Amino acid sequence: MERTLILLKPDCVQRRLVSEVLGRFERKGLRLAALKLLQADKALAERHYAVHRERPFFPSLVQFLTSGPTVALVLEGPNAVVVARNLIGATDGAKAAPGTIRGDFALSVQNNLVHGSDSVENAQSEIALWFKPEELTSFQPVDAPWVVGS
Ligand code: DAT
Ligand code: MG
Repeated sequence: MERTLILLKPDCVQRRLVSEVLGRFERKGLRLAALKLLQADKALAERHYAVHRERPFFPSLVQFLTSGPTVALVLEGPNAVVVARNLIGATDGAKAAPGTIRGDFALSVQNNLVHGSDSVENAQSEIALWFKPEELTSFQPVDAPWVVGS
């Protein structure tokens, strides 16, 4: 089992696509482990995107992530990191494959609706950045044997 951090970024909330995007992860079979709506401040946004600190688009990216509410969630399941990234699609919405979240709903590189951790290691640090340990739940969905197999 793996956990991954997903952000439904401010454009997703503003465009009322939260249920659509969250539903795609749920229908895939990933389990919700944590969920909250919050307004990220500059410090949180800068830490979240710290790896891009030196990129020319960094100030705009931080401004974007702090421009409205974000839905932060933790999803759990087998290979959750890669599974979620595949559902999300390529970074540039204009190039993302149809059928992916960005391919179906985004046209922009920056305003691409959703963030998903890109490795198990980064997922762990990103989850710790956005959630307190006590905000994470552990439960076994009743249909787990049907979804995950045995
Ligand atoms: P991803 O979100 O697919 O993991 P990333 O980690 O390379 O992509 O970049 C983080 C975010 O930064 C991305 O969701 C949108 C923004 N971004 C990336 N490349 C960009 C660019 N060339 N111009 C503007 N924004 C960019
Ligand atoms: Mg990334």
